[in-house]
Amino acid sequence: MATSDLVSKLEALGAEFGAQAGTCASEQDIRALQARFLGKKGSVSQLMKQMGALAPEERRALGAAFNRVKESIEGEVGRRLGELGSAAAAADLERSIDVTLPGRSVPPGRLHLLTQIREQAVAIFAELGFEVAEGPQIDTDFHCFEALAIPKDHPARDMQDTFYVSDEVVLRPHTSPVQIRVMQSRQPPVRVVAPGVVYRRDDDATHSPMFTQIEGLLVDEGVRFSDLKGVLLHFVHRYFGPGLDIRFRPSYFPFVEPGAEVDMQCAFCAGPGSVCRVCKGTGWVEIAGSGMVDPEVFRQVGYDAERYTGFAFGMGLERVAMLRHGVGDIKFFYEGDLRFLAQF
Ligand code: 2NL
Repeated sequence: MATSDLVSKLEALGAEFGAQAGTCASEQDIRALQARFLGKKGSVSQLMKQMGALAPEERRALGAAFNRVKESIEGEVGRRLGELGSAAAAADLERSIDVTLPGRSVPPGRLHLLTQIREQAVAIFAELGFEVAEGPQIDTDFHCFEALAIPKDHPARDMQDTFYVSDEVVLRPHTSPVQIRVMQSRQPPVRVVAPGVVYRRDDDATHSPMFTQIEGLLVDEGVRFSDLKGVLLHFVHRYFGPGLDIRFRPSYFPFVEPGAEVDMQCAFCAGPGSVCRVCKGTGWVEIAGSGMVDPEVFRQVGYDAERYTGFAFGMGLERVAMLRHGVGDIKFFYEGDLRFLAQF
């Protein structure tokens, strides 16, 4: 092919590149187009392979034409990239946000009602010098029953009431094993509350197989039943309101002697005889079990039962919360429904 034909072919390729570059919509497109012309197998490079057959004089002329076309293609690439960059920047400026729109607020969370109740109860007992003790939820038969003088054939050990993991291991049915460990680890005076989750095979509107308890234990020289009454009276006054009285009804728990159930005056009605959903017209509601620690328990933990006396009590925190807030079903505590939880 004549040199002049090669030069015009080169220039035609340069023009063709210019036309196609205008349609490229991204840097990627432009780079691909550039490779189709100037790459190793590109159309311009293919054409230049014919240079070898030319005389030196003609080679020079073609070389000069190649440089011109190459430069024009590279210039075109740079120009188009610039265009695309400005278009992107302009589109960016076009987008507008309304900085005056109100933000989307994230509602603050809160402690679960049972956690609030538990912390309040702990704080009230702390006013009387009680410290908090905790322990495992899966515990031994010894810590849950044996050390509490609950005999092997006692109904509380029944498979009906307790979740057995194995013959010797149970889900704790009360937090008493926590106090047992405290007593095993140190001598009196002892003044602890043990709040925590406990498990019993019970399931209805007021019972759940998992619930929360707080037990209290005070052991020292000369501790009397009247001390128990004073502590529980303080709790009721601080938690439900001053002026509410409590009363004890004799009852049996294997680990106390004497034992008593604790009632408080109903905070929601005018007293006995009135129509009241909470106390069913009796004027009293049960809030706890209690008693003087059985000397047999002291012997189990290595305390001198001649020297020391003590009292203990146990309260269901769900029950206390249900009384205070008029909650009708224990299930509400565990469903995680914000319509319930957000009220407290
Ligand atoms: C109830 C009854 C009670 C205790 C718990 C206790 C613990 C030790 C020794 C003696 Cl280590 N007693 N705890 C005593 C009486 C009653 O709870 O109905 N709770 C919901």
